Amino acid sequence: MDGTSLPEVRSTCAYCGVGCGVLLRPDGVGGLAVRGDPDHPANHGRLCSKGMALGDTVGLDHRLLAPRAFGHDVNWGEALQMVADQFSATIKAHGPDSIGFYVSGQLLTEDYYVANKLMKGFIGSANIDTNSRLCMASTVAGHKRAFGTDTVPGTYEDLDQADLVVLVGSNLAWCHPVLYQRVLAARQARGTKIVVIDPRLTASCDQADLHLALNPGSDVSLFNQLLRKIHASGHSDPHFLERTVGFAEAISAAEKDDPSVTGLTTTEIEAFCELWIKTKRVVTIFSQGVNQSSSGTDKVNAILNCHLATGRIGRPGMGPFSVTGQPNAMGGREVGGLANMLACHLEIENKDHRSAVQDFWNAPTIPEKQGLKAVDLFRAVEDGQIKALWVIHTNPAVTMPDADRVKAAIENCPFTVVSDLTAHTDTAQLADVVLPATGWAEKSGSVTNSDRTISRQRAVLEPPGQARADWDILAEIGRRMGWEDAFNYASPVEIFREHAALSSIAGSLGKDFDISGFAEIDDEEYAELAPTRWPVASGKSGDRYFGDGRFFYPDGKARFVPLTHRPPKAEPSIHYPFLLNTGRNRDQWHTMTRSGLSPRLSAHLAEPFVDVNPNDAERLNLNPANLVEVQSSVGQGIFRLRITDAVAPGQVFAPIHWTGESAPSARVDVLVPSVTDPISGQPESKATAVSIRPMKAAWYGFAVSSSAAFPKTDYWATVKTDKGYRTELAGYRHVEDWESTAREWFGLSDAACTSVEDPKRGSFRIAFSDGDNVLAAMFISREPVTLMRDYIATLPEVGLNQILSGRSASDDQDRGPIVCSCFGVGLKSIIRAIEDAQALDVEALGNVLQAGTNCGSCRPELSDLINEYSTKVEWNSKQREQV
Ligand SMILES: Nc1nc2c(c(=O)[nH]1)N[C@H]1C(S)=C(S)[C@@H](COP(=O)(O)OP(=O)(O)OC[C@H]3O[C@@H](n4cnc5c(=O)[nH]c(N)nc54)[C@H](O)[C@@H]3O)O[C@H]1N2
Ligand SMILES: Nc1nc2c(c(=O)[nH]1)N[C@H]1C(S)=C(S)[C@@H](COP(=O)(O)OP(=O)(O)OC[C@H]3O[C@@H](n4cnc5c(=O)[nH]c(N)nc54)[C@H](O)[C@@H]3O)O[C@H]1N2
Ligand code: SF4
Ligand SMILES: [Mo]
Repeated sequence: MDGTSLPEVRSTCAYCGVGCGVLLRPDGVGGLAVRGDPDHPANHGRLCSKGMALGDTVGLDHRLLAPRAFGHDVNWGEALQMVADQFSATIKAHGPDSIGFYVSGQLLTEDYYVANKLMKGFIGSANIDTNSRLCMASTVAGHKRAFGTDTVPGTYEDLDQADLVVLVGSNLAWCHPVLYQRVLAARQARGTKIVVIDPRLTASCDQADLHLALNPGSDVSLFNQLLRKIHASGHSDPHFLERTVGFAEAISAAEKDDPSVTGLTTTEIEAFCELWIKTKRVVTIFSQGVNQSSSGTDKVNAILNCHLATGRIGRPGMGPFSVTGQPNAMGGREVGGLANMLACHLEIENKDHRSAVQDFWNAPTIPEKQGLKAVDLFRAVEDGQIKALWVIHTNPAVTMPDADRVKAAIENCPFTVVSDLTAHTDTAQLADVVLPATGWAEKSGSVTNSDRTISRQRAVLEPPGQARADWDILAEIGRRMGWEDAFNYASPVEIFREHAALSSIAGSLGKDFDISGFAEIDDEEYAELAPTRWPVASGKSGDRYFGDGRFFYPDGKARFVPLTHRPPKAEPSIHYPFLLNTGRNRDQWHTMTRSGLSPRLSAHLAEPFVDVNPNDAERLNLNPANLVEVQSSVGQGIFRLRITDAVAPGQVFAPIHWTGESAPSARVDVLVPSVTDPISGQPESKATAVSIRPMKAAWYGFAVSSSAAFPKTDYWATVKTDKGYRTELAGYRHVEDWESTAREWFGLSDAACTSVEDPKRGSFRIAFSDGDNVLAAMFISREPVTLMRDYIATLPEVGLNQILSGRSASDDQDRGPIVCSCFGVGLKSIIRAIEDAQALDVEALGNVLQAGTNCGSCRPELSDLINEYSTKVEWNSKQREQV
């Protein structure tokens, strides 16, 4: 088939809450060409490195093609009946609260709506929570405290119109790259200033006018200082204050707060406050450095307090802006996916709201109290209160705090169902029943992004095997449990219409979320629906909220919250002297089930690492490229050491992406205890007390292989490459027989092999081949293996001798770790171009190497490299080792 003849279809990126529009062109044989949609208001045609690589992730190798129950393939009828019967029997024996659903901000709105309706209206429990508890819960709670409802006041246009953008606990350059590009475009056009508030130096600091590396968890105190100064300098807005309650109390609490807990100098605090106060058009963007904290809700309100005090909210270029992480984190809040909410921003504990929803659904029941929030939900699984669990579109055995404990709880649950694309996730492997769901490019529905814009996601590929859409699976379980009429949906548009109709009731009960304008949308209009920001109702437009001073408390006024600094729960001690911060890499998405399928994405930061400050590394006698053991009160892990002053002394940082499938000893949430914010229930994922020491490895290894390797050793980490896999290894104990060990790890019992051993130096090299093809090659040494791994990883077909020598013909061929994933430009090539003075700015690097000229996500790293290397004539040999 001539693939280019297929039309392009408008859809939405699968990844982050920016919600970029994409144009998808299937090639007719399962592949997909992807480009940015020039007409989408979120991205105007731009995509980041992850969006650009979406086409790499639609392969079917890893997919689950049929339902599985207790280790066997079964047909849908059997699987669904088994699940429905088991749920019904459990409810009968133990009541509705013995069932738990754990769902995801990556579900489409229609999927999410059905899950919530099934649980709250029909099973009759509120024990449905979502991974948004780990993500947006503090923002939801903070918004509700201040505004009376969970409303994001602003729009993306505010970023274009701001004169100051403050990033609080947000690494926007890596996590919302297209929004970051928008901020940089505003900087170019109108000189927008950028302030970053983050204990860590991140890619988002690249163009910042000010970086405040505050002590972890001290944001409340910093914003209390700002509030105090707003008041003291006469910059509060008296007219707007009339629309609020509690200003005096908030000021008096702020005045008592001690700014020294931030660890910032008075000059730094003054500079920030002065800039903020004198710049009217200020947007304060906040994300997980705020939410994922035991004082997360207070942090949110500390920011909101300052915007309320100045009336800088809901007006062009001004406002607090919580950026959502997952593609439908916002949609999940709309349908009431959290255990403490009802649909359409209605309240579970409000009798009128409950009966309105129950009537609308014609539901037999509705819970009167909040359900269990994620951490408590899994505790209830652990202690046997929850006896049947359904996990949909999320991987809690990796991403919940105290992950080993959660893993054990799921494993011991009497009945667990997981709906996923693949049976290979850490969570799916624990399930009794695994249901094959359709994935991003195969499913149809809608999502809402960070600025309340609803966009369509459209199916462009056929579902593989027997995979079915999540809404469809959920609805059929509802029908099989006896609620035929309530779950009698034939397609997503029917669910969308119902949700829209329910929102008109919410609108009439005084709630913000109202899309009743869509209640009568016909199939064709839904098919064609263009991105639309809510509210969508007669007399309402999808514009900003609160500029008019009307809030959602019964008296119409906003609330200040008086706040006092509370430090993170973890206190560094002699046993655990460091504070572990966790977060994201530029090119990986969460547990890598999708981004990990793309070789170009996996080439950026290919191994789990822990960043340690040079002073601490020296004190602990740690050398670059060592493996280190990191231990907390609940678990331990092994990570590659990176020595960098991006983290302050006493703090360390590790990414969240590695799993039992990719690096079992580097699952970071195994280390993080389940400390939560008392109001939102959101876990403190960014402040864990840990100790660090070198791993006393007897040997280190590096391997390339054409198929996936699962070495049974103490440390291994693997990623996909163009040609297969590359794997880092290490072990505590000496291996007697390397050849048979390697055969077992790579599953190559019969392949021909060549090996070279140097017992004196403790080095061993082995390659397996099948005729001319190298199937696997492994390099073992007593010290961390230093060879051109990035070069070797690209060339499994290289001559055997070359592999065994561990060298290529010319050093120039080793491009080093990938920085620009669009064009595969590596660190070493970039450094070479800078040192040869061919390229001394980002534009010039683009001309010479193409680096940074497509999606632009790597531009902050390019400019850092130029700063670092343009002044150095000679390489510091230690640094050369480290790259
Ligand atoms: N590449 C990529 N992008 C993603 C994702 C991904 O997996 N990969 N995931 C998406 C999702 S679901 C989410 S929620 C977002 C998250 O987006 P972000 O919140 O921007 O990302 P994180 O890396 O989790 O954390 C942000 C920053 O908080 C800082 N921080 C830690 N403690 C504190 C503190 O006490 N105060 C302050 N002010 N800062 C602190 C960390 O150093 C870190 O740089 O990203 C989304 N986008
Ligand atoms: N320490 C620490 N822990 C954290 C965080 C942190 O910053 N630090 N961040 C937290 C945050 S903000 C988040 S959002 C979570 C994310 O954590 P998770 O949600 O657990 O991670 P994902 O890898 O996104 O899991 C999504 C799963 O859904 C599957 N899937 C993909 N498409 C579909 C589909 O269409 N249908 C179904 N049924 N399944 C599908 C994927 O294969 C994958 O297994 O992690 C949290 N955990
Ligand atoms: S910023 Fe990147 S990951 Fe996020 S929606 Fe846009 S293209 Fe996708
Ligand atoms: Mo998230």
